[in-house]
Amino acid sequence: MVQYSKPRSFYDTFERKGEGQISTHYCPGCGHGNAHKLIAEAIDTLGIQDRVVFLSPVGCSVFAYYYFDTGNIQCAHGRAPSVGTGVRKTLDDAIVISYQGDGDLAGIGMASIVHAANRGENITVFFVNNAIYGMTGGQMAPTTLIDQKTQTTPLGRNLQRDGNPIGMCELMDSLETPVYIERVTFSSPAKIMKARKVVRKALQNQIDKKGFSFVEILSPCPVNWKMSPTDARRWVSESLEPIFPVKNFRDLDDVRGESAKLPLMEGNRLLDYLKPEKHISPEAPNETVVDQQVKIAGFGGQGVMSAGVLLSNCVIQKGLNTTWLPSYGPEMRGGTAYASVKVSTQPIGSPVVDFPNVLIAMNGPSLEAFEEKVPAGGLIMVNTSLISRKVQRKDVRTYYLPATELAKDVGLIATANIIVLSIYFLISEVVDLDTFRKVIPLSLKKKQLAEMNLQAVDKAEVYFSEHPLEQS
Ligand SMILES: Cc1ncc(C[n+]2csc(CCOP(=O)(O)OP(=O)(O)O)c2C)c(N)n1
Ligand code: SF4
Repeated sequence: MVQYSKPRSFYDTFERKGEGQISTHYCPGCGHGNAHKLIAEAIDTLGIQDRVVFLSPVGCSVFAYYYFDTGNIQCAHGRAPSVGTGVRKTLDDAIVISYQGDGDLAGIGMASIVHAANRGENITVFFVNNAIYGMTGGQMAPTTLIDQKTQTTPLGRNLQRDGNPIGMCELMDSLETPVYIERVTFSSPAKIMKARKVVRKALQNQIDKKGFSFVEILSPCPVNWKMSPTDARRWVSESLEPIFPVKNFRDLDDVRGESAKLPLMEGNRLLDYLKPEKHISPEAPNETVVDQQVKIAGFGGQGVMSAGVLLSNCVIQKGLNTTWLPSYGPEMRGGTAYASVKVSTQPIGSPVVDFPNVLIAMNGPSLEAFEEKVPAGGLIMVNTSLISRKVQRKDVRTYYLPATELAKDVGLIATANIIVLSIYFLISEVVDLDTFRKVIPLSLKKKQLAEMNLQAVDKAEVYFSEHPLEQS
């Protein structure tokens, strides 16, 4: 008896699409539905549902995360291979599926895919080539055929004006590192069944840590081709397949690229340097959840970025999780500069700090920009050397200090960042000053500079003992 059932890797109902929905948003006859099914079946067969991180692109499959009951990330247009690289580097056990259309992968994301392939990232890419920009209404894509009529080529793609369609498998095949490259077609049910094996193989390669696998799927888009689903399948066979030959380009047994290198993170000097055991024995993370979202804001040259890095380096020593995200204004000199730092006992999903529970305002524009963003109960530290006004909010804690003046007393105005950071540590108790004192010489290689920064810590400690938080 043949029993047809939905792959377990799909949700039972697609609640993100609407309550109780069981059908996808794809048009009748669209190849995306077939591609999804083959991938979901392979995930089931290989038993990797809990490990999969599915990268949805921009394009008609932008909502793939509605359907796949796996880890999901919706990526910026064309950037799935870069996102996948990030996932690969951080989650050793993840199975990364980059699912992309031809506009996404071969148009806006061309650089991202070529470099990921060239590095030989151990990820699997499914490239759905329907020779058109589907989602936006049928414009010419890099894979549009010569003479093919689209919204932007109403008289057909012109060789002289638009160049040739790009064969992505051929391009991938010019690189050393990919281990597996195959083009399949959805022109008939029998060919779809053939593709099933290829999809599984491309995922198996990743499980085996072989390296970069690339599967191109020639796929119908009846709506934008203005054809019936049956005619669209025929057009895949009669028009696409002669230009994009369906074949295996490469199937290597040896391990290549990123997978062939040392184990995860080994050999990366920066990451190695940041490992706590290199410097000081890490302490067990606090049992209570620490959740600090810090915005250090000022103008370029005030050391807000290095204050952010120092903060992150200090909390790493404490065995906590942290992210540091710099943000610069467009000006070459003297523009705004903001460092966003997150500190948590929990894994951190995003480095973006929209609502800082700690704002360190080093100059007036920073206070203007962020005062309203601090949640009630948060802390605002104000550098009174450069900010004359008071904080307007009544529902936050405030601490006023003349950071720039104190830094001048130390003899180096650039240590104002160290002074505010020291006092932030004293208030928050996230890091003790002894840890800070140990981290400073590790971060500042110039001995004299490190010494002045250490003096700034002493200066801040004395200042805080004379001006505790309550008195401000
Ligand atoms: C940065 C950016 N540029 C352009 C767009 C508009 N856009 C959305 S989908 C799309 C084309 C997607 O085509 P393709 O990758 O071939 O996928 P399909 O829809 O055919 O599956 C474009 C250009 C966008 N969303 N973001
Ligand atoms: S427009 Fe084309 S690619 Fe998009 S869902 Fe419809 S048939 Fe599929």
